[in-house]
Amino acid sequence: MQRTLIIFKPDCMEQRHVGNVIGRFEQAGFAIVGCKLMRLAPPILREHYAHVADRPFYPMLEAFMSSRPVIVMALEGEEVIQRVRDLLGPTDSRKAAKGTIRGDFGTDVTVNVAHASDSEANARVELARFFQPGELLETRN
Ligand code: IDP
Ligand code: MG
Repeated sequence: MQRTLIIFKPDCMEQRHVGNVIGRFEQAGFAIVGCKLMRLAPPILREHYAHVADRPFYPMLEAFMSSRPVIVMALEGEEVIQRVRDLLGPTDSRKAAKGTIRGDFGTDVTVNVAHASDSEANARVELARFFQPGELLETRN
């Protein structure tokens, strides 16, 4: 059993696709084990996006991600990390197949509906970044 960190990005919030995206996660059998609404400030974004913080597009990404409150969620399930990445599709929404979350609801490479952890190591770090220990369910039910 794995856990992964999801962020419903500002475009998903503004366009009211949260229910659709959660529906896909629920259909896949994943359980919500943590959830909260947060406005992400530049310091936590610089940490979360450290792997792209020196890229030319970073200021635009930071402005986008801090533009309105987002929902951060912890999901649990078998192979949930890779399976959620597969449900999302590739980073660039324009290259994502129809039927994927980014292909159906995304706009471009920056404005792409949701974040999801990409490995077990990153999932652990990202869950700890956004959730205090007491904010996550210890068991699924
Ligand atoms: P991921 O979200 O699919 O894991 P990452 O490579 O980790 O993609 O990039 C983090 C986020 O940075 C992306 O989700 C997207 O919002 C933004 N981003 C990535 N590459 C580009 C780019 O080339 N131009 C603009 N924004 C980008
Ligand atoms: Mg990533």
